Amino acid sequence: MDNIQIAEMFNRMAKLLEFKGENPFKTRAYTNAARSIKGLDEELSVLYKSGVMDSIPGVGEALKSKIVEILETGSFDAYERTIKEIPPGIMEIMDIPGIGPKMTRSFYEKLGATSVEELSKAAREHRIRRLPRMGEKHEEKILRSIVRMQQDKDHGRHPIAFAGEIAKQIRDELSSSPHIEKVVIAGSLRRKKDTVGDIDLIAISNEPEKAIRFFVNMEQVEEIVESGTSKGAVLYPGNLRVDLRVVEMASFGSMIQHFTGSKEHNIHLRKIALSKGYSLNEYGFKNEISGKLTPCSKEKEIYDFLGLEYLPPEIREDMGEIEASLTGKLPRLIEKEDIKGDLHVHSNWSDGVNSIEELAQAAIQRGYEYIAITDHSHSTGIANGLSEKRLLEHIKIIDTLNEKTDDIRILSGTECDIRADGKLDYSNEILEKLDIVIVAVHAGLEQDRNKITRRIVAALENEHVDILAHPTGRKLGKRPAYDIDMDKMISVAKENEKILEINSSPWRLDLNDTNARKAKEQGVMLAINTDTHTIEHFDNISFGIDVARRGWVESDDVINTMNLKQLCARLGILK
Ligand code: DGT
Ligand code: CA
Ligand code: CA
Repeated sequence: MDNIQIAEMFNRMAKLLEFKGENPFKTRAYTNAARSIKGLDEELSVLYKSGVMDSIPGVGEALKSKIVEILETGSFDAYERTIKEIPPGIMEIMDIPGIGPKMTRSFYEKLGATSVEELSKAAREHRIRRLPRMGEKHEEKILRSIVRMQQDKDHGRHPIAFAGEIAKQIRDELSSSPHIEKVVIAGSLRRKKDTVGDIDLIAISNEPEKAIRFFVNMEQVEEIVESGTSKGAVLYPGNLRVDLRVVEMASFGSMIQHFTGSKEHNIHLRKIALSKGYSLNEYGFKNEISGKLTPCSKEKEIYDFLGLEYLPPEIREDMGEIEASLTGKLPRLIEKEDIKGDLHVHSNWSDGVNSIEELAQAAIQRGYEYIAITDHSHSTGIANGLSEKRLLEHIKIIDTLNEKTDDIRILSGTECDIRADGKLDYSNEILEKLDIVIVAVHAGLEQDRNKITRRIVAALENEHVDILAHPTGRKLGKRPAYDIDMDKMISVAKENEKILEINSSPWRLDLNDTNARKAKEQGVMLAINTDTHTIEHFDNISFGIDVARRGWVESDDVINTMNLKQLCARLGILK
């Protein structure tokens, strides 16, 4: 923890206290301390380690002991207790620019808003303007801040496909150093988050300084941020930061566990460790009484020691995984090998590169039992969409191909546009002739929430529709999700037994992890598709699998883990 993070923690504590309506002196003690910590020249962690953390201006004894707690455990008890008393979404409301703790409290008391989503709903329903000292202008301003905040969240983060590729290159380069035995990827990249703030790597070496020197001198390094005795940090092109920690084999497990995170997950683990009389850090377990440090060479030892089942990195977010592990309720996360086919594939009949035969051949090589060819419908201006006449020819050709081979079943399908006016691009008579119908929004993205949700709901209510593709339309780094009512969409999908897609294109990853988990929890079936436009895209399936795993998705939740027979039964395909 550096000074900025400690100060930030105190500021958050102050906000929580103010929200609770506590004594203003108490609140101010935290904000004053935060300010003076930010102004320090030296890192508190360094002062503390060398035993010279005596007097910090503006920080009394009580707060000093909290700093020690933070340095040792990553958090402090009073904070953890306070945050437990408050609904989890409240902190996020207070983080919206222009909304302080007092206003948050009033939204909570008068509108029942316990999350940004609920607050944004209240604004859209014009319930904020009716509050005392509010008005139309305030309400609009709040809505704008919420939208901007959501866009900022992704700002400066790097899509996993991009960062992952570079991380692997760096790993290989580092591995070529004679001073480095092995390099592994940690951080959010190992947890397979859709975007990452930076790349975190761990190197095993007995000569840490030489390893760091090798690292900061790599050819593509644009700037050296830090070059120490056991850690280094550099900037790569594209303002991509790379952090490296060097450890010896004996404490590798402890380091990778710590550096994989998430921070929230680690804080929770430390609490369990403390309850057993140990403090836990990146070097091992320390017995609180004897002071003896036990390093772990394998990550699993840490979970064993804490009485937990091993937790896959993808779900280490303190979102219930630790509780599930303690009660034996961990999901058996889906794996790439469970996938038996791809249900969203474009051929050169619309905007794809390959012929249907080439696609089928590539799918056979992957061991798939089926693929659905789902070219675009005609109103999609960009994509050489198929007229009804061409679609009928397309179906015929697929029939002929199926007669020629037993190695794979090609399903005839479409990615049919949900037009801006809410109608589908093909008539029901045409849709009926297809094995599988995917619908998607490509136009009218800027429509308001009600309108766009209504369009999608209508499509999901059509009896011929099977799957909704890339349900929120987001494109990483390009455009945010369109404004839709996700809960409504999920419940309509559930009622009508429709399938929601996890689109594996690394620029979409849509549904994302959170929404995939929501859909799964509501009992909605998912499809993990690649939206292939050229055969190399079939490989993107692993990105979709990562999202699904982060969303606690199991094999049974996903339609394309079914074998051909089960799939045909589920989709009502007779032949
Ligand atoms: P990112 O880079 O924003 O996508 O997310 P992470 O999770 O990779 O975060 P990062 O790079 O700041 O730190 C890597 C891991 O190191 C993090 O997941 C957990 C651990 N870590 C870093 N800072 C702290 C901290 O202040 N407290 C605790 N408990 N763990 C930390
Ligand atoms: Ca990171
Ligand atoms: Ca980092």
